[in-house]
Amino acid sequence: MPSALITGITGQDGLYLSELLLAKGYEVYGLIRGQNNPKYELVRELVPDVKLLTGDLTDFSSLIRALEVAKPDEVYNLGAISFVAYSWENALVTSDVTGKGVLNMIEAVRLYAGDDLNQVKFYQASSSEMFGKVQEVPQRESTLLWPRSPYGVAKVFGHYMTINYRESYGMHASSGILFNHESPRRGPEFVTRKVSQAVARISLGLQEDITLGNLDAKRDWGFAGDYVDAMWRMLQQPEGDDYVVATGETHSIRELLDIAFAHVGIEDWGHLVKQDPRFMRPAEVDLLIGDPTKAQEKLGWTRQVDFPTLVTMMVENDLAEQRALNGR
Ligand code: NAP
Ligand code: F7E
Repeated sequence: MPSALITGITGQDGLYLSELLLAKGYEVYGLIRGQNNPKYELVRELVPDVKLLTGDLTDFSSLIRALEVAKPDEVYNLGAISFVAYSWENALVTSDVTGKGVLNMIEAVRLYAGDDLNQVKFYQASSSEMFGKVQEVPQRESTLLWPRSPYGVAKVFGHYMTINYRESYGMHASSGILFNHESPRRGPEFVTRKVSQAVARISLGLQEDITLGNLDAKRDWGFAGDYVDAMWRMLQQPEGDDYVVATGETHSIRELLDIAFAHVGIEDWGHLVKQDPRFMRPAEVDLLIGDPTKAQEKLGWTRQVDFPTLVTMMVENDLAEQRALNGR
């Protein structure tokens, strides 16, 4: 039975990836931080077969200990401070976790693996946020990186460290440059879930309106369940490499609002959406669109869920959740 260690087990991707690996017969270990993590029960409930180990990406010795217990064939480094807006106000801790945390994890793997470095395959969760002020449209593996946020800068560090360990030590280390991916498990601070929750609540009479930032920003949004499959495929290749994972389509926040409101029968949403500079960013990433050709050709990966299906899936989930919470 192959074994995998996942950091970021309590996050959106950690949960989908554990389900995928458990279904494939893996023994799955998840790293969970903090002395009383509020998401502990959620993980226990959704993926009870995952074995939880305590540890933190900023605590090197905890990573070594986790590797010694899990004895993994594959390590998926998904742990990060992942909210871009937060990273401006918390740039140092973002650099420590999202940037230096990658070095801690990959160095721990190198020391743990000893002479047989290829016995442990490593996946790094890199991000389209690294493209920032895009130098090419669509963005591909070779596109020049120009990050626009402390989060993006930290991810660039982790990306190049992963490449460096592959080139320096011959490790099977892969960097997945994933574009935005969403789901009903997305944190409510991210714009898709903020919209799906608000639209559900407005249609049920529980909320009057929603306040957002830049409605003209564009993202290449896919479904998280599809994207964790690409992570697994990367680690089944004979060698580590870098791959863009994206849909190849881009949509604005306005289009997101169109689809979400239309699903609850509201065609004209102008009076329901307010804007506040609080939700604007010091430097915006205006247009993200990825070219997933390499992932399609080398990994045989394709996305299954399109944008309208994704948005309606999220609104449906929030309608059910809000009805249950509010007895409607
Ligand atoms: P998420 O839901 O925000 O989950 C982040 C995870 O990181 C949580 O489990 C969190 O644990 C953990 N974490 C935070 N600080 C940590 C620390 N110091 N030590 C160990 N773990 C820590 O993120 P996601 O959407 O699942 O994304 C997974 C990864 O992919 C992240 O690295 C993210 O940056 C990257 N990524 C995401 C997207 C996307 O669109 N979703 C796109 C590209 C790349 P707690 O619950 O304890 O906070
Ligand atoms: O913002 C705009 C905002 O916070 C998307 C993370 O998973 O994907 C994610 O980062 C866009 C931005 O995601 C609001 O300005 C407008 O242009 O949902 P988001 P993100 O910043 O793209 C990348 C690939 C990652 O790697 C990250 O970890 O939406 N926007 N109004 C807003 N965004 C938020 N959050 N809230 C608003 O009110």
